Amino acid sequence: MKIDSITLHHLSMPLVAPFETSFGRETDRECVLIEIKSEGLTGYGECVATRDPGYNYETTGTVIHILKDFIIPLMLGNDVKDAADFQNLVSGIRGHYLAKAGVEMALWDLLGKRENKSLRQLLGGVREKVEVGVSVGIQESAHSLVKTVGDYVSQGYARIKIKIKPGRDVEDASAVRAEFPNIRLQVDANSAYSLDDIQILKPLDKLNLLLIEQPLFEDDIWDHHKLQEQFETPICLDESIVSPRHARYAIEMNACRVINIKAGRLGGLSQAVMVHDLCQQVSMPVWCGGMLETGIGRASNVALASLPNFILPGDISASDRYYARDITNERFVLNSDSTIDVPRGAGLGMTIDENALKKFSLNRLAMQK
Ligand code: OSB
Ligand code: MG
Repeated sequence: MKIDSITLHHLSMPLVAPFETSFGRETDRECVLIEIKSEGLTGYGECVATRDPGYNYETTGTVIHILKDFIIPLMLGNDVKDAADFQNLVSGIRGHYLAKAGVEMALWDLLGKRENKSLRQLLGGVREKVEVGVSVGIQESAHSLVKTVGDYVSQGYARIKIKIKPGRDVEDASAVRAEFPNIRLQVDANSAYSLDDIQILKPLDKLNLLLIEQPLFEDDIWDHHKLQEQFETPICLDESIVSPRHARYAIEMNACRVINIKAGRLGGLSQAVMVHDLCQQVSMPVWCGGMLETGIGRASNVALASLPNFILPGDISASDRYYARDITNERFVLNSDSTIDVPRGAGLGMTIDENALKKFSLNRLAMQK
């Protein structure tokens, strides 16, 4: 596909409610939308970097820098055949996976539009709807958390994830478990603990959780191995798995029993599929994580989650859980069986609401040869 022009849209979108994790609180979601024009077609991709380097070292600022100064100049005017060709092209740029993944998503959208195939078809997805849950941020108190969870349960979410941090862990999780004895429940610490905290975390092992997500430092796969040895509950890695190689390390070290797959963190959908396949070979279940995506990134997540080894429900909630107004004309809705339908249109299967895009735009950068 000949790359004619690339436009970066730096967006800030108000969330319906603030989202708080162990690393901070977001009230507006910044992201970078990538628009690529090729041979009369337009493809869109979403970079899931945030304003602050809390989840990951990348930010919307670093993403724009790396795209503008390094990635886009390699692409303009050139023929980029597919995702593998793109990964090869940017192999000299170390790291910056969130930046690369946004571009790869736009290429998949273009590829699908050119071949009139949905992303699900291109990736080899096997389901027409995917099981989903909701990720609930840290609330004012355990009491208000139970109320917020109750609201999501009545909306139909059959799997709940709660965010935890030191001082807001066992009590919060126990309160939710006491109120909902049978719900599928999991916790996510976003790297807030160290091995010294094992005794603090130990009571979580008695709460019948689906998994404990990323309790320890992101660069510490080995310590997760030591932690997993002492826990019955599966440990799930998110931040630690930044490439298919890291997935292999975690598998070989018995550092976890589940992996959260995010195409952004891994540098693209092609890498996400590799991690999926690797886990499938060793019968390790995976699920699709989320980064509060707009309709563009959400469409990509839903298609990815239709692959066969996405056995656990994804952090892919309905659009109204995040945004009163989205940048896509299509919105994702929750079905009564806690699933979301996989888009059927070509590529991502989404169209842009140009007025919304303008409304949420902080900045725009158009580049062509
Ligand atoms: O760790 O999974 C995470 C959101 C932003 C950054 C990191 C994470 C999250 C979530 C939200 O948990 C998942 C969603 O998009 O609903
Ligand atoms: Mg996580």
